[in-house]
Amino acid sequence: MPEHKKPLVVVTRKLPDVIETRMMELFDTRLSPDDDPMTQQQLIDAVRLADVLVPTVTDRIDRAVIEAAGPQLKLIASFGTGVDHIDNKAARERGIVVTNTPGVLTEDTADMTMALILAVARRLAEGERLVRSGQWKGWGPTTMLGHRIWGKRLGILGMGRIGQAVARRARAFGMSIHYHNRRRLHPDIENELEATYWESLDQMLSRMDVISINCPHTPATYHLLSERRLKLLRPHCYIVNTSRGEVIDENALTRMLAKGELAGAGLDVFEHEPAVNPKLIKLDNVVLLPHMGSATIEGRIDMGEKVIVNIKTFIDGHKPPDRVLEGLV
Ligand code: 8YV
Repeated sequence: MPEHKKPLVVVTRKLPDVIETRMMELFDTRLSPDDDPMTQQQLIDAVRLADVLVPTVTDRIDRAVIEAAGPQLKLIASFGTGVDHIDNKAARERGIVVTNTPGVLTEDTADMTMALILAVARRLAEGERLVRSGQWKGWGPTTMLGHRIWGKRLGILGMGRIGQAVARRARAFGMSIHYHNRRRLHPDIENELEATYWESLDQMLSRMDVISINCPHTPATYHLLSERRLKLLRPHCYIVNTSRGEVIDENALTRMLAKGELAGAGLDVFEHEPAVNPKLIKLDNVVLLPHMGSATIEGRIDMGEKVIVNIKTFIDGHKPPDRVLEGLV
């Protein structure tokens, strides 16, 4: 790209105003006029022209899109932490750098995880539906009983930044912390969180009261909670997922919830979102949210700032701070 020319940055979705304004000042920025997710053809058209693409989780940047890119496309600066929507290997083969926005949505996502644990165990959504339905007959000593979470065992699957932030919150609610992770945490962190490491996921699953999914979706974690593993859970167990739907076999989960083989689930993400298994929607013992774990205005602005820093450092000839490295996805 000639020195004097601003890079053409194509942004696939509407971002917070302050971020869009700053991007317009810094770059030759093409914004999303309607905020509709791009089709595969629109993505192909975009990468033919763009120097930098700024996609989100709703864009599937697969090999076909990457191979259609013009030689000028050098950076995919994704707006989000998860990168399972990008074929990173194909990008690397084409010499395209991929960046994400880690760290800035940790606390918001952990808050939402805790909210879902409470919502499912204490039947918040059911209670809310009851009041709104006009069918509430008044207080009763045995009505709307949920389960206490204080003193219960929380098994965290994926103990990265978000998993640890969930552990800190859950401890304050009196839960005991258990986790399974590719790598065991440093003993100082384990001590701080009073967390018990389970090398065997199967063994951990069979002993927990609540399971929280906080690992990324990678080929290794696809259907990590398979039907076989879901069956290891005890029938009073609740599952909460604020990571990616693909980590759980959603059909198997739905069948088990319907049969009462699991107590309930709090799901912010779905295997084929925005499509949601219609059988899940019919169940009362689930709380279903539209992938809003990190949806705070502060978080979105921080994410946008990270995207800008990644683009700016890259075009200034430096390594952008949030490069997605080989082996992480
Ligand atoms: C984001 C997320 O809102 O960052 C992630 O990985 O799952 C979400 O919280 C979304 O991905 C933005 O692209």
